[in-house]
Amino acid sequence: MMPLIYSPHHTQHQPLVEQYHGRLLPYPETPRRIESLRQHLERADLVCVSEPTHPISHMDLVQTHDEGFLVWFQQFSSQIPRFSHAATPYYQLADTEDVYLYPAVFPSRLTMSRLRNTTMETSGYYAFDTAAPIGSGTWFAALHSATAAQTAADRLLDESASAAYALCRPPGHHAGRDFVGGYCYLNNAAVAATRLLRRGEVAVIDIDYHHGNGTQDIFWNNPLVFFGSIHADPAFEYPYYAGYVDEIGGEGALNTNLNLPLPSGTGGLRFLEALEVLLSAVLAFEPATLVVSVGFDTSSDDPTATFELRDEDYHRIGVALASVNRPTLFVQEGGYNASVNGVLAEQLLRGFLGV
Ligand code: Q9C
Ligand code: ZN
Repeated sequence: MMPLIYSPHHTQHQPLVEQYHGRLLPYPETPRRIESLRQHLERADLVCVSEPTHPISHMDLVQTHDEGFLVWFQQFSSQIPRFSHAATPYYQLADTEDVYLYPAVFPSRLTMSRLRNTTMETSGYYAFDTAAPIGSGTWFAALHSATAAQTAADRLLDESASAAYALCRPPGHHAGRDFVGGYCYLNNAAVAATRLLRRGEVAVIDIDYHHGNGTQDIFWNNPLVFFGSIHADPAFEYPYYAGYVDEIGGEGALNTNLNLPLPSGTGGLRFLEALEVLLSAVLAFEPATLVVSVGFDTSSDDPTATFELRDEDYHRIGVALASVNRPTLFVQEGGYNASVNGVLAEQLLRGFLGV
């Protein structure tokens, strides 16, 4: 059985709404996405669930994130008033009346970096969009999400497992070295990859529907980490500003970044062709370990996205990932249909494990 690392503290982060062109929509990144997935994998007897006890240290986090950013995030979150934080058992997943703050001013980094501070008004300095609201429990939830990723990485490092699943929430791949956005705060996959560098070069592949702009940002100049992403073309889909084919890595790390944007309506066949291209690049890089940012928002059943992958495609993806034949860490990113996430994860793991 594969170790699955998970923290119940994710329920301390429950924004209710996302702002979209002046309308308030229900926040799709819900606790139930993760709870149903965990329950399903446990009942399928594919994973052995454990919860890390101690959060990862500041020393560990500053390997991946900017120190000023970390201080801002922790302080900003802790300054937000807590209204009714009743002792709700996490499995009840009750709505909260907590306050969530949304950035409203985005100071230009080129000309206004002097505005960088921890006030509400300029918090947009550390955000690239308004889709990462911060409440009093957000820092704690994100910290434990990153902890789950690092703990899962440690299972590979101590060789107690050759594959592990970090069931992270909130997700991380839109969070960069010094910015939040797209439901993401701390980059869990990047934290795991940074830890795995102890073993040698790392390949991070991102198969969430959206481009992993945060992970790309963090490893842009790092020749020891390959980042490859398959995603909806940013020419029509979020995050719009990154994920194009000509983004191949910074000076000193050229060709360690590979983007494979795909059109709206992409189905399993096309997706798996792109995955083969991505995996040949991974093999050429010869990493010691593999990190997979997994999103199930590529599913035809996802309410927020346009791809058309079916259950059996996730099985095929699992088979393809196993062929890389490296210690592999799955890190949970998106996937917004709570009633199918579990089935799709099961298919992925059955394909990967050959069971
Ligand atoms: N209605 C992840 O999958 N919202 N993040 C776009 C368009 C942001 C997705 C608004 C989507 C972020 C981890
Ligand atoms: Zn996504």
